[in-house]
Amino acid sequence: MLRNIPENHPRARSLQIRELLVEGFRNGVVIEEGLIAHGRGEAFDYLTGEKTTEEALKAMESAIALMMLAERPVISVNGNTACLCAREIVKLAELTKAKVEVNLFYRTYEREIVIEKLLKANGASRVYGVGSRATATIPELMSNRRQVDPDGIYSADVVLVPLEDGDRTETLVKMGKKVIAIDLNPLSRTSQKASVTIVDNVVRAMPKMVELAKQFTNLQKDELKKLADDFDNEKNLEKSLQHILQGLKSRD
Ligand code: PTJ
Repeated sequence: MLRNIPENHPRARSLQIRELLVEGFRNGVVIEEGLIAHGRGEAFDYLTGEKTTEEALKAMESAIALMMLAERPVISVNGNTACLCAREIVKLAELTKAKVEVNLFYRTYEREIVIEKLLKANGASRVYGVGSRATATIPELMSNRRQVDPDGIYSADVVLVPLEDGDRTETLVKMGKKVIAIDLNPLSRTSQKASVTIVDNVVRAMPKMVELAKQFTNLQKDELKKLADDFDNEKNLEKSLQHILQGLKSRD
């Protein structure tokens, strides 16, 4: 049961998101550690001004172009993302012809099933990576995330990984895949290792990416290629960091 947050509370949106996550935890979608991870994200969101920056938008454009150009794009879904953006995950998958795969750090079969149900309730026709379907192993990776679907993440050429831990991003890149991360912390290993990092809150980034995917369906292949190629992740991350620093300085 979601607690009632007064609409005129100065931090209403942030409190509503917390309530969603707490409910997701009670329903078995989110793990305890997911609540802690969200707290870290909130701190960076606060420092970024709780708005989508120009840099994040540029990264999203490149990311959507990459997904649309990909032959086997996959959206990797964990507990927090499923809880906060199930509908947008499914919509984005439809628009970019991506597969949706459940891939959990704190993996249990029960959570995989609950998340699969949530995605299906939001319109997903097929969910990859659940239970015995995750028969492939990502080499060199020690976490539970290493078990993946051979027809999903394992054979993907582009993988979108919202709220990720750094070692898998690094390994997927080593496997020759393009990795798109959504992470509010521009300094995290995930952010640093991904091919494209969107420094934004998933609750803002995912709906915006759906919007962009709708717009980009009219673009030609060479226009998409230009958007995908004209992007430098290192420079973009540096600008995201500068954005935080400038925001802090301007409070002097
Ligand atoms: O559902 P599971 O079992 O796969 O577990 C998911 C978590 C998130 C618990 C797991 O992947 C984890 O421990 O992640 P980390 O290593 O804590 O990293 C989470 C990253 O996501 C941090 O860099 C946070 O700043 C960032 N983050 C947290 N909330 C958001 C976010 N980034 C974007 N939007 C958010 N809402």
